[in-house]
This record gives sequence, structure tokens and C-alpha cells, in this order.
Amino acid sequence: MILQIGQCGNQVGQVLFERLAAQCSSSSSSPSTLGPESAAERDMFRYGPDGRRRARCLLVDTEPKVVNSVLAADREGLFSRQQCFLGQSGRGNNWAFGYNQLNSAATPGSKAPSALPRGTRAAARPSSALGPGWISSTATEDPSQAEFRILDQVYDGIRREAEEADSCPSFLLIHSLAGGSGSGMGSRIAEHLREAYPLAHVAAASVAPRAAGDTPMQSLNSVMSLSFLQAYADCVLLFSNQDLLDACQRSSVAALLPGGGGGGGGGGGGGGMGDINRLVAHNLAGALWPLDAADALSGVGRIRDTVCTVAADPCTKLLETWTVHCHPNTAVPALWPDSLRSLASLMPRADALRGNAPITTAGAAAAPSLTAVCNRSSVIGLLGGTVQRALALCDAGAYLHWYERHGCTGDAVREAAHRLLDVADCYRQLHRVPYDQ
Ligand SMILES: Nc1nc2c(ncn2[C@@H]2O[C@H](COP(=O)(O)OP(=O)(O)O)[C@@H](O)[C@H]2O)c(=O)[nH]1
Ligand SMILES: [Mg+2]
Repeated sequence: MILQIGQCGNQVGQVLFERLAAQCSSSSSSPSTLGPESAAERDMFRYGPDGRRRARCLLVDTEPKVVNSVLAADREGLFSRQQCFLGQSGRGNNWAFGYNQLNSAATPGSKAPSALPRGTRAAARPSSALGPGWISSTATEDPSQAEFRILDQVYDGIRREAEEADSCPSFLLIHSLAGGSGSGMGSRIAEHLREAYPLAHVAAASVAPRAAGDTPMQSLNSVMSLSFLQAYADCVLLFSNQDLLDACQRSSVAALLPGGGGGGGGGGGGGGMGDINRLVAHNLAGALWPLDAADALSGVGRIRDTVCTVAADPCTKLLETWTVHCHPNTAVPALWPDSLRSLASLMPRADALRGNAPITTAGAAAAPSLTAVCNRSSVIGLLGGTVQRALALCDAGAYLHWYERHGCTGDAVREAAHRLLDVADCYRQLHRVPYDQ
């Protein structure tokens, strides 16, 4: 089940589902892949009484604008109003506001943050004090403001959707780290999923901002959000808007994507953001949605598979995902399947059933492409830079009053920052990267 949260989450999710729906439509006529009733498709869509495909997802935001545009552009009817959970006022690109749903420091019962989530899943799961003491929604919510009861509605929606799933659901949150809704509410929802569905796998597709700065509090928001994902998600497919933009500009990647070339295709409007979102959606489709018969029948979802194979060590669960293409003009397409097979044979999988056979996924089938998901050392730079900028803001006292208004102190940010530096150290050790790099 996908949870699209905030502007970025909903815009990326829109492109992803359009992409998957197109892929399912084209594959259902192909004898080599499963038809519309395949387990893979049931994972992403269900059929309404009118026989139309509906995306298995929730569209969550604290203001209606973005989701309304997603619905307006949804010609296929993939999303319905019943799946949308919207507030009215936004969360001001402020993690603490999005997380705490708390409108003012003066709200009775609000508490200052004292601690951050436990770093390990084992420690977090059985505890009744799952999160920091200051998180309790009952303690901080102002009952007179229906606006801030959106979380309860979202939890209800998740439960209803989960009850319709064939098996224990896997969750994928799609959101940005830099804003307020996807970042703050996303943290809160990840925490809820871990508590309410202890057997489910919780994954996140998280978009980091460009270093140059999209919003003034982006590094503070990113630090808080990443530390919560580290505590409550099983794996995080980490994307960076800077890297995505570079990839779109450096090569002709965008032109190769389905629906690509020219920046259209919805989700973030045209131009650069449209291409970036198509690239994220293409990576997600390639990594997570198998259309291969054996894969679908095995019932092993790719999220679970990714957690077990790439993120088995909870210290290094921040993952990087890239897709390479067979360019139609420069490569010989006939050689591509052989190349994939030999590459796969070089990357052994601990999977006795499938051996080293390549896995055909939505992304790979749409255009000859290969997706790699790995816990590479590149995350060290992203974590280091984000933490450094966040700590500089803390030292300068900048913007912290905006956090304090919503029940989060500078100490909580510092603690989160140091937890992320510990994560970076784990990657250093794994990849033997010296400390001066
Ligand atoms: N890749 C991508 N990034 C986006 C998109 N929309 C916003 N962002 C980035 O997300 C950050 C702001 O978060 P946003 O999702 O707008 O905030 P929220 O609505 O409060 O969750 C900034 O770094 C933006 O550059 C999008 O459609 N695609
Ligand atoms: Mg927003």
C-alpha cells in the first residue's frame, strides 16, 4: 500500500501510478507476462464496481491544492475522493508542525521534546513508549480544531485499505524530507505503522532537497525526518533532487523514460520537476513491482525482498536506486537480455528458488532497463552535509523558534543529528571510508 504524503509525495505518486497503470494495460495483452489479475497488479490496484482500476494508495496532505490538481489530471480515474485525506491550512514547511499537529506553543498539555525514537527496530516495537514522550497525540492535539484530527482519519483509511489486502500489507511512504507535511506527518505516520502493524514491512521513498536550498528549514526538517525513518522504517529508498536533476541534465535519461521527453506527464508540472518525477517513478517501478509470473506467484513482494536482501542490516537501510537503460540508438537491443543475465549471474542473491535469474519488473519491461538498489557509501555525503547545515542553524539559533512553537526543541534536533552521524559511521565502516572523506 502506498501512502503519498505532501506535495512531493502526491506528485511523485501520481506519476508512479500513471506509469504502472500504463504498464499493466500493455502487459495484459502480452502472453509472456501475467494479465490484469496477476498478484503483481493486485498489489498496486483494485477494481471498483464500475470495473475500473483504482490505485491502492492514500493521498494525504495538509492542504487541498496539490491533491485537487492530481484528481483533476486523473483522466483514467485511478484515484477517488474517498482515498484523499486533506487538511486546509498546510504545515508551513515545518517538520515540527507536521509531526505534532500542534498549532501553538500555548496549547495546554503540550510538552517539550525530551528524547528521540529508539534507534533499533527491536527496541522500538514492543515498547509502549514508542516515540518520544512529547509525541503523544492526545496530549498535544487541540480537540477544538478538526483540522488537526486528520491523522486519525488517515489511520482509519490505512486500516480499511489494509483489511482489503490479500496478505499482511507492505507499506511505502512517498514524501519529501524538506517540507512540513510529507516530512513531519510522514514521520508520525511511519511511527504509527510500526506500532499498529508490527509484522508489516514499512518502506519509504524519500526525496532529499537540493543543497542550495528549496526552503529555509529544509536541513532541520530533513534531519528530523531521516532520524524517524531510521527508527521506524525497514528501508528507505533515498532520492536527492540534486542527483536526479543532474541525471536528467547529464544524459538523455528523461527522453528514454515512458512518457518522457519534453518534461510533461504531470506530477510537479512540466519541465524539470516533471522529468525528475518520472525518473523517481521509473526507479521505483523498476525496483518494486515485478510483472514476472514466478515472482508474482511466489507472493514475495519486492518491498519485503528489498528489506531482506539489501537492508538486512538495520544500520545501513538508507538505499540508493538507479536505473540504466539500453539506448535504442546506440545499443543492440537483442544483446540486452544476455547482458542482463550475465550481470545478474555476477550478483549472487541469497534466494535458492530464483537463483541468479534476473527479475523482470515493471520498469525493466517498459523499456530495456536494469535497476540496482544498494546501500552505497554515497549516503555519507548526504547525511554529513545535511547534519552540518542543521547543526549550524542550531548553533545560530536560527528558525528554532518555529520548531519550539510546535513543541520541538533544539536539543531534539541535535540528538537527531548525532544519531544520523552514527548512521554515517556505519556506512564508513561497511565501505571502509576514512573519516577525512
Ligand atoms: N522530486 C520532487 N520534489 C518535489 C516535488 N514537489 C516538491 N518537491 C521538493 O520537496 C521539498 C518541499 O516539500 P513539499 O513536498 O513541497 O512539502 P509538503 O507538502 O509540506 O510535504 C522541496 O525540496 C521541493 O523541491 C516534486 O513533485 N518532485
Ligand atoms: Mg505542501
